[in-house]
Amino acid sequence: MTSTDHPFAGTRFLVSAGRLDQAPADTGREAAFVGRSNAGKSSALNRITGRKSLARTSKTPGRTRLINFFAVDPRGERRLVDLPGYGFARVPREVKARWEAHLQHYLEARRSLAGLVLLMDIRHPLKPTDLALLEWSRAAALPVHILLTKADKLKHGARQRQLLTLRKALETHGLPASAQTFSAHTGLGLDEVRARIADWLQLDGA
Ligand SMILES: Nc1nc2c(ncn2[C@@H]2O[C@H](COP(=O)(O)OP(=O)(O)O)[C@@H](O)[C@H]2O)c(=O)[nH]1
Ligand SMILES: [Mg+2]
Repeated sequence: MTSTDHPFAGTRFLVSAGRLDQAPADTGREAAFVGRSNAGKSSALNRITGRKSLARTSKTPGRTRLINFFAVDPRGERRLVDLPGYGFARVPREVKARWEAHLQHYLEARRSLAGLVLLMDIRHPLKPTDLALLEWSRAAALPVHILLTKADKLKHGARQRQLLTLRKALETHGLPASAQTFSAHTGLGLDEVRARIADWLQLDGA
């Protein structure tokens, strides 16, 4: 297997949208990455596509303010979407409210949205905003796949405990999301998340 032997190798940037009317046509299928600022969304997108600086990563939380669209296939009918991070406290309340309205509008209106990849730092899983998003997704019958990110920060045993605890909590809350551990740095869990997204996007050869 070569490093480009996966269905995301040709992914390219399409457009950054500050408003939904700047988004690509709402046809085909797309998978969106969502989570708190600094959870590792951009790093995950870069790792999954194998393109190191496809989505800008930043050490400054909250830098991704726009909805960024990436085309997986040449026609742009299969897309990955980097959503604005939520729960970042260091911006004015009004600015934060505007981002959240933008995010909510996307989630509610976007018909091509086939699934959400919800990223949570493995050391800080299931914050109230994550739970709210999971409950909203269940109501909307939208599939969610959770990545417990930065899994390289924990040893194997602690990692598995966090995953089991999360799965139990999901069950307790009656939330149907699937979950796995992931590291953008080591590639842990890469095949699993690629397969899930390829399934949502109906990509061949995944
Ligand atoms: N150790 C470790 N750090 C990570 C990993 N993924 C992201 N980070 C770091 O977490 C910070 C935020 O990552 P970024 O991808 O920009 O998060 P975003 O705000 O959700 O897009 C950066 O400093 C990354 O280097 C990972 O798998 N392991
Ligand atoms: Mg980002």
